[in-house]
Amino acid sequence: MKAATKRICSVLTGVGLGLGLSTSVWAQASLEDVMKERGLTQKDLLAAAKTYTPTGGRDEYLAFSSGGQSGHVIVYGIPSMRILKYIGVFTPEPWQGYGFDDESKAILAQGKINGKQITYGDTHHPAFSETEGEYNGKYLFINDKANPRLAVIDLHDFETKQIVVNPFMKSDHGGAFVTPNTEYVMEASQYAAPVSHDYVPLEEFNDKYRGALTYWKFDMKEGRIKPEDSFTFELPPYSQDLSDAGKKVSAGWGFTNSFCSERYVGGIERGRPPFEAGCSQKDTDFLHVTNWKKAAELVAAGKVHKVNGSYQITIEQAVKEGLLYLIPEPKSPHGVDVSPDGKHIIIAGKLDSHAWVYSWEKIQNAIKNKKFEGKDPYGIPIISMKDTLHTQVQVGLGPLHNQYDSKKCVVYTSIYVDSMVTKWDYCQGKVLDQLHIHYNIGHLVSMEGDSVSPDGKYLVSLNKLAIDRFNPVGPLHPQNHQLIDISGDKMQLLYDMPLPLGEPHYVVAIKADKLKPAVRYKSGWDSRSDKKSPWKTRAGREKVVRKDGVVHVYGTVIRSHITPEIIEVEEGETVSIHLTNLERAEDETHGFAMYSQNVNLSIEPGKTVSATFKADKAGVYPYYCTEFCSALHLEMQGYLLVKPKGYVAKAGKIEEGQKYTKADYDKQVKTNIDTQAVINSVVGFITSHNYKDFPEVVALVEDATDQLGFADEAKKKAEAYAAKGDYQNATLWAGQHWQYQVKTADLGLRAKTFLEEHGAKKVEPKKAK
Ligand code: K7E
Ligand code: CUA
Repeated sequence: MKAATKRICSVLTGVGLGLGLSTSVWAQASLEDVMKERGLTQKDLLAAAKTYTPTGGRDEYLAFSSGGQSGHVIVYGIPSMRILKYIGVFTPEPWQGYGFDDESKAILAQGKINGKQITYGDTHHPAFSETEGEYNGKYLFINDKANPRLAVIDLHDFETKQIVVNPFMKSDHGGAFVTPNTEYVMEASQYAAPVSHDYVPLEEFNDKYRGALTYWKFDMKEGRIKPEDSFTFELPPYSQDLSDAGKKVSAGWGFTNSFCSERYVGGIERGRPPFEAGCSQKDTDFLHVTNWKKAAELVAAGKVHKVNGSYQITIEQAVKEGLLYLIPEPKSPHGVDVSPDGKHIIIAGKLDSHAWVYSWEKIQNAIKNKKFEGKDPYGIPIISMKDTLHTQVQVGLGPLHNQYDSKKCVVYTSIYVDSMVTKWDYCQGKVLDQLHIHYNIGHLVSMEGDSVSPDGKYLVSLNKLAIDRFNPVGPLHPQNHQLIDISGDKMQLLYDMPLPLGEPHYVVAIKADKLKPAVRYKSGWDSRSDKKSPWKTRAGREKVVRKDGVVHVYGTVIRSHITPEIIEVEEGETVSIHLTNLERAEDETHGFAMYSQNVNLSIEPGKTVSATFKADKAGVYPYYCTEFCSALHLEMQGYLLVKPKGYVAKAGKIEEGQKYTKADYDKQVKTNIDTQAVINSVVGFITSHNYKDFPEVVALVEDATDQLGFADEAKKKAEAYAAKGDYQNATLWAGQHWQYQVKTADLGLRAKTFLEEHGAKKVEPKKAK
């Protein structure tokens, strides 16, 4: 018994030594010693105490950051600022197998434009799905500015499920913003372009180039955008910028900024002053006010025509039906942010030092009374600024974006040129506090700041550049996200986090306990379509099927082998490998990588994924598991053998490098008996406790039962060979029996530890299985 226990223990607890020493050295130094040595102040310590999260600790909020040009979404915790995940969205993400397995390749293919696969994204604005204006923790949306696309990420598994391409735009910026019940996701164009996909000379800019605002219909139940039920407002060729949806009293309406309402077209090489000169001449640009609720009714009533295969509400129709209005706004504005109660809309002009607060009530009155100051060149009624303005506050040079606090009337505005955050009261119109941040702040985010009930607490300042803040890493620096405590009257800077993945424009943060992510899939699950995979395979049912010119390999992975371990095909055949992870235990992911075929899969518990490729060159292609999943992980391997056309196998068999005798067999059998005793004692512990109250443990026990089942089969094979006197095979199968036992014991011990750590109670003794 002892020898076997030792072997298992060394297998199971071989890692994790060496921690004890460093902790004891650390413990000898006093707090004062450390402060002195590292040059820290009391203020630093206080800041550290507010962000430091001890091992095993969780964050109160999860932030979802745009990954900028990487096309990913970055997930990090607040207040710890620890990065938890990069979600592949518009671009491949190898660790998750995103863009490598057939299932996720199909998602990326949805994002093709004019038949071209786009392998980058310029992600800007993430947005959570909402119910009655509150984040509901179900979905996340994000836009790609360069290639007008919108993606849907399911927060049940943090995977991208859908990409839609805008049929009217050539760029977008004013997305993603959701309406209060996620009826629609807003996406507004940025650079005006012809509605058709044809060539249109710039001389026809005013007549043929257009902006657009799409309301994408979202089906919360299905978790997918419905392009066929979505509609788009045709807008003048003013460069539309950010958007926001009305809330509560202003629900049913949307707001979209613009710049360059001068409709200036540059052309330095034609001797014309550049865009920047011509786009900043007027004192004001236009806020677009759209009535999506009424527009949706028109669509439903069949009164809207389709252009480019999608509903388009023309400017003419929008004006006639009272769906579209313009209001002058400070020039070159950036953010447009509706207050939590929906009563105010704050807009800051980049080239102005004021933030402008508009009153929804006043806007509505003007619309009701048809009080307009005129029309724009496209016939859209203009409501005068003075009829709609509530107040105007000097907040600093280059104000950009706004985020609301939990405290009534309090808002935070990012001040780009002055590099600071201004906290001010938008009801009374006065500045409350200002905090200098490191440099060039872009967006800022408060906790649940876009919802109808912001939490306040923390603010993150998303600084465009890091300059001198971190250890230099070459000419391209990371971005700097600075955590700020906003719980008191004065803002306090707590922490700098470098973010090394693209320029993250915007972040949204949600209370962590609103998210209920899964730890496993239902067995045989296609996570991208959220359906049972047609390729799912159960243990013992692995097979190879040749159909319609494709070699389908139905395989499985489980600690620590891939079935099949040898795949034989002929040169020129198309191979489609479908792998199902049979595990249920948390975090028991296997990978699958193959030499030179660009095959790289991530197979989380329960998942089925496929890799299809042409075996166009005869040769030997090793494959293996890429996740360190178990002690025998390196042995989780196999070979794809691509035989030359017409190859005739020579006689002979695999000559093993090691010969085994009866003594070897007996020794292995003895080890197995001892190991079984260990397993029995662990099983005894588990079944004598209320383990069924712990779903995590139930999953482990189910996996352990599977492994033990395989162990029995291996044992029978070993005994059959031994009976025939074939000790070579008998010893190998007895060894495999032991491998299954080790995995059973591993799972059992994990379950036992979990029960001990979570205060499981002893129950009436039951018979051990
Ligand atoms: Cu960079 Cu919202 Cu695209 Cu401002 S955006 S900074
Ligand atoms: Cu499975 Cu390593």
